[in-house]
Amino acid sequence: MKLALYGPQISTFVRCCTTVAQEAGVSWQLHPTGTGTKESAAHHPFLRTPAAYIDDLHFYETLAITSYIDSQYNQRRLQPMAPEAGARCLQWVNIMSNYVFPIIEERLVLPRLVAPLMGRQPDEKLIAEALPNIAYHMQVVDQRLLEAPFLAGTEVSLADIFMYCVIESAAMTPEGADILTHLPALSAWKQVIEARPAVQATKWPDPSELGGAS
Ligand SMILES: N[C@@H](CCC(=O)N[C@@H](CS)C(=O)NCC(=O)O)C(=O)O
Repeated sequence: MKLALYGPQISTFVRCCTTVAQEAGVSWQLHPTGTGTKESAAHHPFLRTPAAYIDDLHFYETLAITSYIDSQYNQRRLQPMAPEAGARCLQWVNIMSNYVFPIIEERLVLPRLVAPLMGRQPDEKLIAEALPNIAYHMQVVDQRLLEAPFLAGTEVSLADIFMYCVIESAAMTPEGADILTHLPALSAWKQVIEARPAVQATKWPDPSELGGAS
């Protein structure tokens, strides 16, 4: 079984997909595709990435891609069956997708890490103004991890994979790394998730060797 993924080589949501594929033992091939391009429109009608082809099926939207892989090839190990844990998993996936990812991506990772790769100066004002709010978002996740070892409760779930991918991208910036040093529960959880072989296998290539990201 092979998974064909379309998206940028450095992409938080692509990494969610590749990590879940690794967890499930599904091999994958990434076809590097920019976002918002004609090529991405061929795979995703809203011009987002990633998109995936597996089992003669075509999916877009990261939760759909990852839940299919986990359900079909990983005995739903990353989707808790218990009603509360299942709901918590979806709650934290949505929090990552709708709140944590947009602010970290647009106001920290893109200006700090990606703009220089494109030959542009980082927008320091944009970053500085967003930092208190970014810290707040990360604190909310930290608070949850003071209540439970994983976002859905007692077991690792899709929510941890999604959240790890964005927290790791923040940690690659000096500002994100600094915020993390003040959040012990989030830092400890990050180390636990990072130790998983699937997470190790999907580390981003060094951004300086690439020159395109999202
Ligand atoms: N809801 C989408 C979000 C995907 C997403 O935002 N992807 C980013 C790249 S990591 C993107 O397409 N950005 C381009 C844009 O926002 O126009 C999903 O879960 O897959």
